[in-house]
Amino acid sequence: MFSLMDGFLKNDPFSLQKDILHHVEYTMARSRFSFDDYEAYQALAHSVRDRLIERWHDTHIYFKKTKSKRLYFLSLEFLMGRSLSNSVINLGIQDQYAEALNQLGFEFEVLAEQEGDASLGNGGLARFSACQMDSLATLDYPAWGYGLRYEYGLFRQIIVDGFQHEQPDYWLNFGNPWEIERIHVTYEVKFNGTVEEVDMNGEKVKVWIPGETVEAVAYDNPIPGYGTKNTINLRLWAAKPSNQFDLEAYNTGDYINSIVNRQNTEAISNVLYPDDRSHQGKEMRLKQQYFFVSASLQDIIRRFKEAHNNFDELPEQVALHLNDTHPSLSIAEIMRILVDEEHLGWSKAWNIVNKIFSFTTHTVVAEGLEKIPVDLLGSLLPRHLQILYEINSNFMEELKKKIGLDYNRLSRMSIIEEGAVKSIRMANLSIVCSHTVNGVSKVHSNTLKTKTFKDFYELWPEKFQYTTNGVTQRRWIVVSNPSLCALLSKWLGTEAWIRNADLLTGLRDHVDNTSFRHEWKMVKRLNKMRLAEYIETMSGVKVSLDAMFDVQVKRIHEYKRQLLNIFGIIHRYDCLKNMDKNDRRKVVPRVCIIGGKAAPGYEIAKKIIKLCHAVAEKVNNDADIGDLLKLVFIPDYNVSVAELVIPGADLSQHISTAGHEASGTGSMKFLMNGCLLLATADGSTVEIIEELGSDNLFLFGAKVEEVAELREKGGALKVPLQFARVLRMVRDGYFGDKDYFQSLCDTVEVGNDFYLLGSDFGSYLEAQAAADKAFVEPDKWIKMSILSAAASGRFSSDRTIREYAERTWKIDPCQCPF
Ligand code: 26M
Repeated sequence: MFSLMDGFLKNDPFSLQKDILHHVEYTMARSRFSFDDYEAYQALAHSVRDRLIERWHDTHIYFKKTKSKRLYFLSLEFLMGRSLSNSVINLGIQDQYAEALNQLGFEFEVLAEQEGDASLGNGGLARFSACQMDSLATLDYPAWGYGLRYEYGLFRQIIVDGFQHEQPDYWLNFGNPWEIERIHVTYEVKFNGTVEEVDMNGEKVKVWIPGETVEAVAYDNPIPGYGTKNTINLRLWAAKPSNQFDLEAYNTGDYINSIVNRQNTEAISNVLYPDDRSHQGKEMRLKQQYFFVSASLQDIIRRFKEAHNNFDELPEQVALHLNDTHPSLSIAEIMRILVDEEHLGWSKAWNIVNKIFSFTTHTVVAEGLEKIPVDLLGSLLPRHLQILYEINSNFMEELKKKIGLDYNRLSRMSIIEEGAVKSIRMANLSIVCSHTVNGVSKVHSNTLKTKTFKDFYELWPEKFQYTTNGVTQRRWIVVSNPSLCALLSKWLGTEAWIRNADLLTGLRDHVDNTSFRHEWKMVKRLNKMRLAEYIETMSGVKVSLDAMFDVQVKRIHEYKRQLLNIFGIIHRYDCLKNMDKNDRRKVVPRVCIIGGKAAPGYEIAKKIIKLCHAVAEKVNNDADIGDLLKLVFIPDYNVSVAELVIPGADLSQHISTAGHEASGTGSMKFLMNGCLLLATADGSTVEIIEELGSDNLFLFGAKVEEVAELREKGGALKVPLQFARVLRMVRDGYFGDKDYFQSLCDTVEVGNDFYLLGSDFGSYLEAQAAADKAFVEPDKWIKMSILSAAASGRFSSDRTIREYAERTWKIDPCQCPF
């Protein structure tokens, strides 16, 4: 008889082949005798999905059986990128698939290129969420991710005449084999309406009579762990019109209009907001947040109630993590559920609620914190506004008892901001209601304690923790850099580093071995070749593999100072032009690579992109300069572009003004790939230096403590002559578009230079010169490269997740044994 324990699927190449062909014929409905690369990819993906589903089921049956405490990771953004290679690698059947496909006349890598990115997020926060999911699965934690299934992901960036244009990313156009639509897992989400007080068994209770109802449908995305059967779930919600009919409209005969109105409700999960800076109090964004929160909490509470009948057990069974303030309406929603629907009474509900939330903030400055106008919230969610007022008034009472009538401090700490636009301070709400407040690096956390949330830190010092970010070595080495992966396993004598990145320190033992160094160099060269080919196809620029590949890829922001990089390139060009032929021979050739998206409404960031193209146009077409300097802008930077660019970089720049980058995770990916860093002492770089030693990277610029003082000095800053000269060149139209660039130049003019480009320029050039000097000693460079990768173990998201699990969420691993 068939044994259920064995499962259905076999993983030998023959069985895989049969399954792929099965999907060609029956899922794709193409003939198994004739199908193209895209159809082959889809069939392949479906065969992988089958394997994921089986593991997903077994994992969840086991979680349920063991009644393990669950973590629910709530995030409005996940940047998952592609799934095929990652899944196959984590399932451990890469070689079998390669063989199966070869016999069918296909190459795995070619088919993998057919997949588009899932770009359901903006930048650092969203990619970090994806890395955390990979680590949660790999480390066997009983976790679920919740997010939104935007139909339009982050816009595609195209460049026309040097200007960024945004195009919609309708990523679901060709179907998405990685999701499972759960048409029966749906919840009603309500909006608007009024709150009425009614008599219930002699007691007055508040009842929300909502106006509009929308349905949330679950789409499950299995997340496989590496080296374990555990496969966890990322549940994304999509909005669908509710089946509750607007009876009045039907009765009055307005059938067509009522159908049209139903369609509008779907808009809620339509589009990801592409601005990762400003919280503009847009109604649709608030709707998205509540839609997400309401569906997720209904799902979580339903699951809890299936196994438990007493809400007192909630804190032992459920940890809710707020990934920034975006899902913080969860606090008001769960109070509403417990008080209004489960009739627990306010104080009992509150005692439960303040034990289950933890909160991570990814922002540094107070101006960057999210606020929601009270009027907007009151009309969309009238009952929630009452609850927020009640939470605040209780908090204010408690605070007065502790600190007395210090009205300034009380008003700073209030969840409600009185002002021209009365607003809810989402960070204050999250701090008041969470048991733990996390920063994303040591310096970030210090800033939170001493500046951003000083008042709260003084009140509740024990709530504040820091858990430095990390990235998953599965995606950022194993998937994206297979040659390095093989080399690491060979010289470490084990593949165990894939689950335990601390083992990478073992590379230090081989740093003096010449054959190791030679192989290391060859791997880098191979990756540079791959990148050079990509650059040529994307931009038509031919680059020399002997040049130093110097990369800055990340969202375009003034504080990240891409402009400092471009000014450095202009300075380099200017020096080359004024150098005699003999001196030029000693110059290290550079390929400067910049990539990243600007928020559509962020004019200065868009001007930076245009300036980059203007400089590239001039430099790259200057025959006199040749291979000594090239500048390329890589369009549409996303996860899969990062997978190609990062392994091919010699040097990478992380040059934010100190005190502005909460953590930064790009640097960790470059570090893992043996790329040297040129950086300021900001965010996680400070901790990277602790691991790597300051001799093995190129550090420059004002320190966090110096920045405030420099700003105060303002006009008296010592800005080097070279900076003024570069600025003059741009202002004078040396790179064209003279008028267009004036306002960009104004932002760095003495007295106005908030991000301190001028005062850091001197030390920036020195750091660049030090990098040049190191590059001409290949042995020294390779050693530094090896030591960089060797120091990257601490920056694995496995370490991050373990810290959160043990200290913050208090959850235990739960490995599916069968
Ligand atoms: C807010 C309102 C409306 C629409 C979007 C937003 C929004 C979305 C993303 C605001 C901020 C968002 O992301 C912030 C972010 O990515 N922060 C980065 O987080 C990383 C992970 O912790 C850190 O490494 C970076 O330093 C930090 O900038």
